[in-house]
Amino acid sequence: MYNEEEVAIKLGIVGNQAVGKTSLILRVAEKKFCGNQNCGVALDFRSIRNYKLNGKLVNLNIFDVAGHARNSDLALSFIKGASALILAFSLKDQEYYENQGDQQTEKLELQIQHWTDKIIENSCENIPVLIVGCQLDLVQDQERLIPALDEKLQEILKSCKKLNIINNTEKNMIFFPTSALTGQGVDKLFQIWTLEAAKTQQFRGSTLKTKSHLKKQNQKDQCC
Ligand SMILES: Nc1nc2c(ncn2[C@@H]2O[C@H](COP(=O)(O)OP(=O)(O)O)[C@@H](O)[C@H]2O)c(=O)[nH]1
Ligand SMILES: [Mg+2]
Repeated sequence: MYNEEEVAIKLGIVGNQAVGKTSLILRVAEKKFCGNQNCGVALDFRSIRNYKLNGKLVNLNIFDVAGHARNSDLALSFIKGASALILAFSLKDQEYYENQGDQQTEKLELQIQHWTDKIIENSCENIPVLIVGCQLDLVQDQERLIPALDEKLQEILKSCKKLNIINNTEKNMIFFPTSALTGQGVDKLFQIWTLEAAKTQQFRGSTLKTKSHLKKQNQKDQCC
């Protein structure tokens, strides 16, 4: 049991505005879909207490970098200390772009390229990154879109050797499709995300940092 010294796991999520990042976090924090979330702040912080990971209770500290803060150094600097990151994009948007003709690859490529560059600039080397497709329930033709996107993402990320991308091994894909509305794919994603983060923290510090320890650090958690 972790009653005496609670474990705090530090996570970060990035991606364009309105792709569904905050809704994904709130699905787990509030155990429901929370509707319209666009609040306009550059960085949102959420703490999820008593999250069950491998039979143990841990606390999740999640930095949610708003899409419009895509170039805000202040917001991006907060991902520096994260132990595992999610790069989120909208599956609904990808289906829309695809229906517009051949611009889909470019749109996806530009988004992924922007955020992978930011991650490389602002995070620790070798940080685990999970690529997450949100708003799955809004996709009309999932059977066609999901494998097509997987193939495109494999191609886009092939050249990005600096990133430690965590594959969706259960589905044999490079990304994790999710819906904050139905909850599909969300619990599994959080388990893998937090497990990867816990592994990183163990690797960095030999032991996971406790919350009391973190407080003493005077909020200056530089990792590199
Ligand atoms: N149907 C559906 N709508 C979603 C889902 N996730 C987010 N949304 C909606 O998409 C919009 C943007 O979501 P939000 O979480 O604020 O995106 P963020 O800017 O990336 O944090 C909001 O209106 C949400 O209600 C989802 O999985 N399904
Ligand atoms: Mg948000």
